[in-house]
Amino acid sequence: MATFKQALENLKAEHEELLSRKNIKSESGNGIYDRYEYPVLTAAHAPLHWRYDFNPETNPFLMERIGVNATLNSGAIKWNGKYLLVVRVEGNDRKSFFAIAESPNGIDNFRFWDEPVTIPETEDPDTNVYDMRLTAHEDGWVYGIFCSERKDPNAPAGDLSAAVAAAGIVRTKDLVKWERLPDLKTRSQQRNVVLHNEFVNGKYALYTRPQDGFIDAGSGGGIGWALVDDITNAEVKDEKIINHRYYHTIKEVKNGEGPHPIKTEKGWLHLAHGVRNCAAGLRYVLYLYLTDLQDPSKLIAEPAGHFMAPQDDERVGDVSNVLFSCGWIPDEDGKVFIYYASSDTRMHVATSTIDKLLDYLLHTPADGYRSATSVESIKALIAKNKEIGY
Ligand code: M1P
Repeated sequence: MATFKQALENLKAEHEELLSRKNIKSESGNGIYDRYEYPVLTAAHAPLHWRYDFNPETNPFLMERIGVNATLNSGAIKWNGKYLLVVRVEGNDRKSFFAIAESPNGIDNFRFWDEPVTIPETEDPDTNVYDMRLTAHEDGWVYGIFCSERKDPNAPAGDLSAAVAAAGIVRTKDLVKWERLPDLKTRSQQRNVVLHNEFVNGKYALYTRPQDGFIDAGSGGGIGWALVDDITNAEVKDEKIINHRYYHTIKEVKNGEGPHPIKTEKGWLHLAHGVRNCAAGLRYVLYLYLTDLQDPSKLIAEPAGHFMAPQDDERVGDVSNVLFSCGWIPDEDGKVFIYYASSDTRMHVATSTIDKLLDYLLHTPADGYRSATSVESIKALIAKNKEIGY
């Protein structure tokens, strides 16, 4: 019994040391954003009482009974002065669920709330739920739109992988009790659906990502836009592509909206992910684009290439070579906390400001889609520097 007690104390001390570790800004920034040394959440941050039976009678070896595999793709919101993530927690059983983790400063000391979030099921229960984007909508509700995955009922016998992706919708007033609304009705499968935070022409506005199959975007041309009359029975009737995929770019294979865009003086600031294929598999990076203040579906600026790509330890994990973001928090003073997951395994933060992000968006050359145009951009910069003696 004494050994059990000691082992439990050691476990708790180690866990507390991890949770209270101070995060440190990384030294080599690029002027656009700052990364931080440590992930803000890992599987090891999951509360011990979710994983261990603390009773020596029923768990004499102090074994972990329920394992957590990863913490990733989290929605984000500032709530009562705290920085909150609605984290996709993935268990060792491969099921994802949502849990809220809270930090006093947005960069460290993230702690999970006592229990995971209970998401009510529809009549056709989800097999897996993940990647929730949060939107505090001007209608007064906080919405969460997430991917609801179910086995494909039309899959040939023996195919146990074929699945169907749809957009699940929940809403809450307190982040504790969640009301489930009917899944979004669309013609195609959908993942990465995000609710815009303002009404547009009196309607709810959605960023969508039409896709031919569960994995393949196929004929889905990129990030879509749809206006919806009734969010309690949401149906996409017309969908137009507002951010296209292109050959030989970072978003050749797929792209998807990250969190809902931030409203700025110069337009709506969007964070998205782009995917290309290579011999090492799919490579997911983050990119930014800007749309018109009056018409959030109208593209006005998009720098060439990625804004953030996996680097160092971020490159390796359950699904390597992936950065993915579902959440950011703009603070009152213009600072922006960008929350991103690396390689489907852990959560990180990077910080920037609205001013810096707009400067990046408006002054980074756009993609010319050819090697020759990239060389022209570099030569234009060299000439500019020479003019002032460099
Ligand atoms: O594994 C990388 C990502 O793959 C999917 O994203 P998308 O539909 O854009 O390809 C999602 O499963 C996402 O959760 C995951 O991080």
